[in-house]
Amino acid sequence: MTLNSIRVLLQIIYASSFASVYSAVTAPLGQPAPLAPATTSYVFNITVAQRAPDCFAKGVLVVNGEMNPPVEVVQGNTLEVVVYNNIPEDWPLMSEGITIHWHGFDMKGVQWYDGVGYLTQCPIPSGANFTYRFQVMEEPGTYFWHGHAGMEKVDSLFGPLIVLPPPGAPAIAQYDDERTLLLTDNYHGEATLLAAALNRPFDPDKITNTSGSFNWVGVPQSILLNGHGFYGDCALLDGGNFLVDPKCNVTRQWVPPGRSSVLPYNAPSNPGCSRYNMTVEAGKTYRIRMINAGSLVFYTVCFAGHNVTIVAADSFPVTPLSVSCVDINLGQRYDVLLEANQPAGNYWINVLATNTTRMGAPGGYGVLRYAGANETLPADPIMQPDSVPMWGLETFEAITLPEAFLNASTIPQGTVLPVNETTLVPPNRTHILHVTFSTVLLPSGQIRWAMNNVATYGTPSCTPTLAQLQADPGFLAREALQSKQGNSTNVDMVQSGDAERVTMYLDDGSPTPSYPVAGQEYMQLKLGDVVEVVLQNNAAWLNEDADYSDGGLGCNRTLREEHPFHMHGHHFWVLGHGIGVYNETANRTSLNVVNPPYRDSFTIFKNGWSVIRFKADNPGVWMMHCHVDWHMFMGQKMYFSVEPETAPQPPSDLPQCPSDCLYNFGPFTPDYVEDKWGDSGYAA
Ligand SMILES: *[C@@H]1O[C@H](CO)[C@@H](O)[C@H](O)[C@H]1NC(C)=O
Ligand SMILES: *[C@@H]1O[C@H](CO)[C@@H](O)[C@H](O)[C@H]1NC(C)=O
Ligand SMILES: *[C@@H]1O[C@H](CO)[C@@H](O)[C@H](O)[C@H]1NC(C)=O
Ligand SMILES: *[C@@H]1O[C@H](CO)[C@@H](O)[C@H](O)[C@H]1NC(C)=O
Ligand SMILES: *[C@@H]1O[C@H](CO)[C@@H](O)[C@H](O)[C@H]1NC(C)=O
Ligand SMILES: *[C@@H]1O[C@H](CO)[C@@H](O)[C@H](O)[C@H]1NC(C)=O
Ligand SMILES: *[C@@H]1O[C@H](CO)[C@@H](O)[C@H](O)[C@H]1NC(C)=O
Ligand SMILES: *[C@@H]1O[C@H](CO)[C@@H](O)[C@H](O)[C@H]1NC(C)=O
Ligand SMILES: *[C@@H]1O[C@H](CO)[C@@H](O)[C@H](O)[C@H]1NC(C)=O
Ligand SMILES: *[C@@H]1O[C@H](CO)[C@@H](O)[C@H](O)[C@H]1NC(C)=O
Ligand SMILES: *[C@@H]1O[C@H](CO)[C@@H](O)[C@H](O)[C@H]1NC(C)=O
Ligand SMILES: *[C@@H]1O[C@H](CO)[C@@H](O)[C@H](O)[C@H]1NC(C)=O
Ligand SMILES: [Cu+2]
Repeated sequence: MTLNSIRVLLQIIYASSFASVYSAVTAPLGQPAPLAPATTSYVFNITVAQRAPDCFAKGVLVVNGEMNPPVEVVQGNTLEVVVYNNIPEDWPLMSEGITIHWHGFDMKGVQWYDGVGYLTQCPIPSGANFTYRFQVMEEPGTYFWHGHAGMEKVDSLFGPLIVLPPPGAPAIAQYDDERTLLLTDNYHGEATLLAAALNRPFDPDKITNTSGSFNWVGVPQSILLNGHGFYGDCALLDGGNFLVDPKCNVTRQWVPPGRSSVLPYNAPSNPGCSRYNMTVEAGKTYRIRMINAGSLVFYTVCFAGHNVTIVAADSFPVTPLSVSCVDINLGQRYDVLLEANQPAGNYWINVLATNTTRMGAPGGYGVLRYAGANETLPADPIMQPDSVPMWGLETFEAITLPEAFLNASTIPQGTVLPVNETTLVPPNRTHILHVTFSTVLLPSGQIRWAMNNVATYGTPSCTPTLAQLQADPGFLAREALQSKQGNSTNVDMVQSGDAERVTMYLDDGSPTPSYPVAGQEYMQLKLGDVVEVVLQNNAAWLNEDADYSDGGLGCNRTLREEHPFHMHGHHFWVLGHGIGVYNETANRTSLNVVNPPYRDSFTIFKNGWSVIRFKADNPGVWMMHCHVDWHMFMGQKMYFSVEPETAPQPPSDLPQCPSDCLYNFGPFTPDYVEDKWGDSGYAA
């Protein structure tokens, strides 16, 4: 069953008289759209179930018994999602509850429903319910919903989120039908237990998974296409060594009946896994809504024998761009057109990690099947992970806004513009913020990802930050350490927490920052400010006074990682990317300030920089963070505080906060984890 066909079955629609709206999604072009309903309602009964999406059984979070159900809503309608947390209390959730975030939604005027644990609400605890109810005033397009309190997204709490154009609105492109391609990283261990090991003191002498020290989660065990994957698809892969990864040890997992507990899972004698089949009819054009909902891997997606044309990046249209493969990072979406114009047959859908991103991650494979073709696997070989070059910078630069969005007289009706703007031409900046990434070792011995030397932990207090700052607008100015004022920047960066030794350096060419700290990192903004953010990705080294010259993860570490960044509450213009150290004088002229893409998720390349610009037009407190869930957990996040006192008052039914509020500075020692969740967290 395809995701498209299950979509209708999964919805529990209170407003049943409006149920016909869902047929609009797949209705052929040119047919009259049904009347828009006022409210689109869903019930999310979230429980734990045993599933084996890649033939390897594990506990996952399901919604009404299904993994990753889609949500669809017409622009202008009210979306109501009643969320019941029926996850048993002893299931490992370090956030003590769950939230649902609407990834890519700006949430203007409905800030309290952004679904960020401890920021806009406390998590919904086990046994409780909470209703997200807000009018959807977002650009029609492709989004996804996901858990955003602890690590529950990685335990499968996510699904597609589609905003349909209102009746009569022009289509983004001509196409006959559409498909959703939801891509995910599948880890065999429970995410909280994997993450707990990231919280332990780093000790290069004890870098084993039973020593009680930091342990990196590694690459996922499989890649899922619409919930289907194939653990140990090694007959197809040459030389993949992930099967010997101790994390793949099958003995502690339940093995589905009829399957062997020894590898490989894909042996002919060991059937059970099924690949996702995307069925198409020859001669038709399909809009494929690609979503990277994974937690680690930057995918390159190639449809064998077919080029595709990108028509939207995240949710906004782009100038059509034909490509042979699509590089889609975590949190990103691309809407592409695929013409079924090849001889009827079967073609691989290859989902790969490339050399420059995550070497060693398995590939994920599906089948593009023409109606009438034999139901066999494609005869051609699959593409191997690491075999495809990534897009060069010129391809990223070729992703631009269509001309029509640059002129007030041609801008398509219904385009969601920043407040007080009449086009999507980026307004001139009023502020610059420089953010430098590094891997740091805190005085506690914990290894963290820091931004400007601050590793932001998850829970400032047991009150949602938005409530705290709204009730006490002077809080940041009073409590937080003011950063150094960058001379060309006019920014005001503040932090609170363990701040004695914090110094912020926001201008170019600043000296190496002082000792890193765990704290909260904020930038305070006024409504209407236009902020250019320069994100500088250094080598992933530890602060230099940590001497691990024995070759461990010490100060000589030269590993460089790309980071997929996402921002809440705003779309932004991606003005440019580059390699090396950003130089305002030299690099500024290369920025695209004419027709840059308007997105909500972007990449900062290894040892490179990216420059984005956004207009602070949305009162609230908004997170900007790495969408590698593990990096976010390790501190790679910061907040923009935009006049929160002018945001609406909180709904009266926000969930109660848990009593301990440990989240990611909890004492996740082996004993603690064993005691709390009955699992040491090591064997996963
Ligand atoms: C949620 O699902 C569980 C398990 O199927 C069921 O026992 C429970 O009654 C459901 N709760 C709601 C509110 O639908
Ligand atoms: C949902 O939560 C409210 C309290 O917020 C409670 O009164 C109600 O009984 C709950 N509903 C169910 C079905 O558990
Ligand atoms: C799997 O783990 C068990 C227990 O931890 C161990 O005894 C066994 O040798 C491991 N098997 C493999 C193939 O690593
Ligand atoms: C894809 O097609 C093959 C061949 O018909 C079938 O065995 C497999 O179950 C299909 N996959 C899914 C997810 O239905
Ligand atoms: C895909 O695009 C490339 C470059 O434009 C072209 O050489 C190739 O023939 C195209 N392939 C198909 C199947 O259209
Ligand atoms: C399907 O398979 C049958 C039997 O192998 C073969 O005769 C036929 O030509 C195949 N059809 C297509 C369209 O490949
Ligand atoms: C990827 O790396 C492998 C091993 O280093 C190398 O053989 C291959 O040529 C590389 N591929 C590309 C596309 O750079
Ligand atoms: C933006 O800056 C440019 C160059 O400094 C200037 O020409 C232009 O008028 C400015 N635009 C606005 C809207 O202020
Ligand atoms: C900013 O500070 C640097 C170093 O102190 C100095 O060289 C530079 O001229 C200053 N720039 C401006 C615009 O004041
Ligand atoms: C929009 O314009 C109004 C009127 O000038 C102003 O009061 C408001 O602050 C502006 N809002 C933003 C976000 O620019
Ligand atoms: C690490 O760097 C230190 C200082 O630069 C140097 O003395 C040491 O030999 C290096 N260790 C390795 C393993 O490269
Ligand atoms: C920045 O670029 C300018 C112009 O190319 C150059 O003169 C300057 O030396 C560069 N600055 C640094 C720190 O590399
Ligand atoms: Cu990251």
